[in-house]
Order: sequence, then C-alpha cells, then structure tokens
Amino acid sequence: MQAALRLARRHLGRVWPNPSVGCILVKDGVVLGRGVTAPGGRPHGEPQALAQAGEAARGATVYVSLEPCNHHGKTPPCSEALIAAGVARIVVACEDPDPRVSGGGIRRLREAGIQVDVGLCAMDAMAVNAGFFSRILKGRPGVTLKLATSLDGRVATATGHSQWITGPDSRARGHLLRAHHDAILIGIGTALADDPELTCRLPGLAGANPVRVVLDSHLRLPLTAKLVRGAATIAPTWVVTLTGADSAKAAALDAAAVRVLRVDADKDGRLPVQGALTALAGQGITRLLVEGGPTVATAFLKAGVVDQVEWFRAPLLIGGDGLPAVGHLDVDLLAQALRLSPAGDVLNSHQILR
Ligand code: AOF
Ligand code: ZN
Repeated sequence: MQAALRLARRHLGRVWPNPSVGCILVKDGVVLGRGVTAPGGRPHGEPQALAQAGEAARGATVYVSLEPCNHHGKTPPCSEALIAAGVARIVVACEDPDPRVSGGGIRRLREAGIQVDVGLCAMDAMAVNAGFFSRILKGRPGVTLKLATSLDGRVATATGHSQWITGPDSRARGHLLRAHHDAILIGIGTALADDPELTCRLPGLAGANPVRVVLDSHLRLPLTAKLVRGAATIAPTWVVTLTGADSAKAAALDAAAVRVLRVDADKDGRLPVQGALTALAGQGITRLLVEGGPTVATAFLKAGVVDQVEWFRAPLLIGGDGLPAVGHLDVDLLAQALRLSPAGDVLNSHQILR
C-alpha cells in the first residue's frame, strides 16, 4: 500500500478535479501491474494496473489507495473492471468521500464475492488526497501557505528590497511545491509589483505548471502582465474578482484567455477568502498554493483556511523595520495564537492545529 501511495503522490497537482489514486496488483509475491490516475484525472489508476497484468490479474490481490469508483462517470466504473478481471482480494486504504461512490464501490465488490479489506494506511491515504477530501467535504481546496522569510520573519527591508532572501535550494523546492499543486494564488499587489510568471522551472518538471490565480477585486491586472500574455500558451490564468467589477475589463481579460470568476463582496465590500475558495473548488481545484505577500497570507490565516504552512527561513536578520510576512492576526492572548506542528519529512513543513 505504501508503494501505491508513492505512485499516487507522483501525480499530485496534475489530476484535479480528481484524487490521485495508486493501484498495485500482486500475485504470489510478484507485482503484476501498477497504475496511477493519469494527468487530467483519467483514466483512473485501477484499469491501468489491470491492463498491465492482463489475464494474470485473475486471482490477484489489489492494493488501491482509495475506494474504487462505482459510478458511470466519464469512464466506466473501476468496480466493474475489477470484477470482470476476476481479482480475488482488494485492499482499500480508505473510502471515497465523493457522494457518487461513498461506500458503494466497496459494497459492489463484496456483492460480487470479492474479499475487500478497508483501512490499511488510511491516515497516509487521507493525507495524500487531503485536497480532494477538502474539496468534497468542505467545498474548498486544501490550502498550503508558502512563506519565504529571514530568520526574524521578514519578507522585505523597509525600502521594499526583497530579492532574494532565500537561496537557490529553497527556491527550487518552492518550484517543486508549484508542480504538486493544482493552482497557485497571489494577490493583485504582488501581481503589480513583481509581474511574476508563477511557473515551475525545475529541470525535468518544466511545463508542470499549475493554474495561476490572482485575487483582484477591481480588475486592476494589466493586459500586458506576463500572467495575461501567457494565459493561452504557458499556463491557465484565472482572476477572482467582485461581482460588480468592470465588465468591459472582464471582457478584455476573457478575450485574452483569462478566466474571470466573480464572487460577492463581504459586508465591508471586500473580496471574501471563503468565497474565492468556494469559486476555485467549483472549478475543480483541490490543492491550492498561496504565494502572495503579507496581505494575502494574513487574510488566509485570519479566515482559518490554511491547512499547511511551508516556511522557508533564510539565515539572515532584517530587523524590526522590515516588512513582516504575517500582519495583524488580532491575537491578544497566547491562547488565541495559531499553533503549528511539524508535518511531513522536511523541516519547513508545518500543519496548523485546530
Ligand atoms: C478511482 N480511481 O484513480 C480515481 C477515482 O469524473 P470521473 O468519472 O473520472 O470520476 C471522478 C471520481 O472518481 C472522483 O470524484 C473520485 O470519486 C473517483 N476517483 N476513483 O476508482 C481513480 N481518480
Ligand atoms: Zn475509477
């Protein structure tokens, strides 16, 4: 199952709106087939593993990192393919929360006389597809906040000088994070100040570009921005704006292949983080990397929607007049502070405790 999960991890960021599912077929101690949800979300993992095994699948044991689907979606149900192949036993890491599946796949397989065991490495499997679980169960993508700061938590000097605080290794890891997310989000402030490309430029992963999302309440993103000019060719660019934003500008962005998503303002007339996330989940985004400046980071932390923090700290001190990575969180008592715990196998990963 751990091998199936490793397969699944490889395609994170490339299979939305679907989960990344790894599948391994074994008989007599020999691996007969391996499959993982293909980029774009289809075909699913199981039929690919079955195809590799061919006739030898009969009597095999299947390890699959998510409950096999049982619905006629854009592909036939994996449950039927497994039954037709005559496998003897299926080990499932965890149930699929999608209401079209949700236990139905396991039931169908058992009805067909196959032994189905559920729960092996369940926590790991839920962590791998945490973004998909979040989209289905909470109606928002899983959110990773990336911060790159000095040791004293600053992202720029008082004069605004910020390039570069972290070194090439951290920046390479930042690009890997991009490849493993479905979409990357910044605020309009960062878009105007940096005119970034937000692509993955790692050797071997060039082109594994997430959707680029700009939070832009009043559609200030210039048509000349790199994010707009590359929208049709380099990677999709989406802008989340307010319902009432200028429709002529929206049409111009649309003509430049930028997708404009409209969200109702909150009571203060601002673009609500929750609304933006609901809109992104509605488009199928399961894993969102937030890379904006302090305004966006603070808004997401305050909204309580950050699941994971990737904090790159460079060994330099900028001092108290530098720009802090995180703005006011309205914490008066330490009991109100956000608490994090180490997550994963790298030092900079933290999970927000709730
Ligand atoms: C599997 N194996 O590899 C994946 C599954 O739109 P469709 O037809 O592709 O169905 C998408 C749903 O299938 C998705 O929401 C999730 O419930 C399940 N994903 N299932 O058996 C896979 N990726
Ligand atoms: Zn399936």
